[in-house]
Amino acid sequence: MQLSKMALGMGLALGVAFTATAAPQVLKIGYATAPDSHYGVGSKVFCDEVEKNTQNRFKCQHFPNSALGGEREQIEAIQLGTQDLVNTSTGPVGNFVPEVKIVDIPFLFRDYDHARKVMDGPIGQDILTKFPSKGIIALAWTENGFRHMTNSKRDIVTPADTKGLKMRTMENKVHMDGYRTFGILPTPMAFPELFGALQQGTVDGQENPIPVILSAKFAQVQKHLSLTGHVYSPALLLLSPKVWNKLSDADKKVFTDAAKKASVAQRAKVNEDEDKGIAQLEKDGMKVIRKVDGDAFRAALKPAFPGYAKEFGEANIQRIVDVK
Ligand code: EAX
Repeated sequence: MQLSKMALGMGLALGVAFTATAAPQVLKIGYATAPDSHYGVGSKVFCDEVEKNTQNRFKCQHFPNSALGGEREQIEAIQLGTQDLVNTSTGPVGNFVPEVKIVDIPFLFRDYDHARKVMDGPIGQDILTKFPSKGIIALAWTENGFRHMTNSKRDIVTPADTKGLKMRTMENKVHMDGYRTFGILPTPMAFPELFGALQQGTVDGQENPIPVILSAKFAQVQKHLSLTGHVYSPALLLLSPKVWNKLSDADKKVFTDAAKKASVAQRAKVNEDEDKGIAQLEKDGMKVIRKVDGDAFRAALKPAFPGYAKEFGEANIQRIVDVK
């Protein structure tokens, strides 16, 4: 006992002597959905890569299903250094890093190819550089998916059908401003409260990508699903500077490379859920409206444009639209 304490002391004094056999540093990673969901799949790939390429000097402890709280709380914990990693939607992120908000504009992206190209290209990568000054390291864009509306009241085909529906939204002003033009009454709420709110009828509906609707089992509490695809929901793998600042340059590269691989895996899982998940939700009892009047939703959004143009700059929005 005494001897091992002495050895440990010597090891610490020598600095590197014990690194090969030292216990791995455990990184706490949190996300909103289950381990087998898109967030879980991406997070596992990240952690496996980091573990392997640091020769087990790091490993992860996963906190799925919002076990560490809502996304806003988890981002705050990243800043404080009480949590190491979060794989989060951009929902509350614009409240920390305002430059992110532009990618939350409804109907900004045409499809997955467009969205992924923007996130991986100069526009998306430039946004990632805005995080460190806010006490957050953004390792990569991951993905949540295009969001669709569910509710307990009626089929939504046109914006008129949303009129007066109380729908939970993320704590995201860009979304709320847009959704109001459709007719919705937006009710911001953290994700962990959502299932209960739907069950109790505190809200009539919500909107989320297919992977989330599946994983959170919203079919149990929502009858109608409309494939509105009204906004792309990017996600981010965020790391605490408390961890990042102590990494060697080589380890920094391991972390960023791992995050890129996580992104590929997470997007592949989103694709898979989009392909197979809608039929599953039908089996689970949801009535799926595939033919939504997208043009009418786009037209309804027009009154929100002046506000978006003022906040983000028309040219900056156009730069995103122009990515082919
Ligand atoms: O990130 O809050 C939300 O609706 C998010 O899409 C969900 O938690 C996954």
